[in-house]
Amino acid sequence: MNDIIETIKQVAFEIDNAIKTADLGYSDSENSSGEDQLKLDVQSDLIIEKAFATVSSVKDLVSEEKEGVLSLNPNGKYTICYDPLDGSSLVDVNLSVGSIFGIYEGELKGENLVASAYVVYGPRIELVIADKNSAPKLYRVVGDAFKYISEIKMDEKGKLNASGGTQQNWCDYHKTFIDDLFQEGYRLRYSGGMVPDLHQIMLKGGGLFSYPGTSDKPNGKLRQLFEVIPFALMYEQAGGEAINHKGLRLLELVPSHPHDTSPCFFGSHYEINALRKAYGMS
Ligand code: P6P
Repeated sequence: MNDIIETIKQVAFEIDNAIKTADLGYSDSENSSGEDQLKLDVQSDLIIEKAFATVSSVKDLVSEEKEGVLSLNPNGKYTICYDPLDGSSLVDVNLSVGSIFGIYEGELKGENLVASAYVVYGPRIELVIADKNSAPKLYRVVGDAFKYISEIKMDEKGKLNASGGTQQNWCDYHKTFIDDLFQEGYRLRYSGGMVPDLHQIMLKGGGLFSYPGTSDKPNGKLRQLFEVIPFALMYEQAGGEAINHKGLRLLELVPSHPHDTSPCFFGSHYEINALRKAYGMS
């Protein structure tokens, strides 16, 4: 596992450099979710693919930017499902973006997630790593290397509300639920970048990030293997919760296709319990 983490650190520097120097135009291709690909998306994906090709513990790769599974080492133990540059369209307005890594052993489903990591490319480069045995660990680039900063723990109740999805397509009870949180004094913190938005809530003690099913996207927008499940481990290990619209733990999701999405809610206990009530969950 250490070889994987060291490779993620190396990749973080390369992608950060690409963000600062690459052409921000669109490539002439789409990803598997039918989204236009920036040249930076393709470049970041290639950086990761090249870096893991020589890591013997990695059996194969599944990328948000590509269909199918890329086999690397038949004797490898782990499959890495990754989003090379989540929120990449925010780069051209100079907002933070991130890379997300889910490290799975065996069948690609929530319970087989062994560890997850994400990198935030912002005013500073930060890396957060979680496994099932401890709280997420925050690292920050100081000089030319990552330095361990602290463990991340969320409070029982937070103050931030990151409400994703197109509001005109929310169902009525979701809209009431979100509005009620704002009436309680929660502050809106939503950039459209999943990585910085979820990172902020974890580091600021808690709150709620929601990307519900909507009339235009009944299964939500965020991908289970590359985005939702890796962050679910982060939130649970930080003392929060991560569930879908039916109250299922996101770590129990079993995608039927590598690019399946899921409605997702990440937050502190207070906010997730409020969601359960608003959604009529037991
Ligand atoms: P919306 C970025 O495109 C992304 O995949 C996530 O990073 C982010 O949370 C979400 O989509 C934003 O979607 O519909 O609110 O713009």
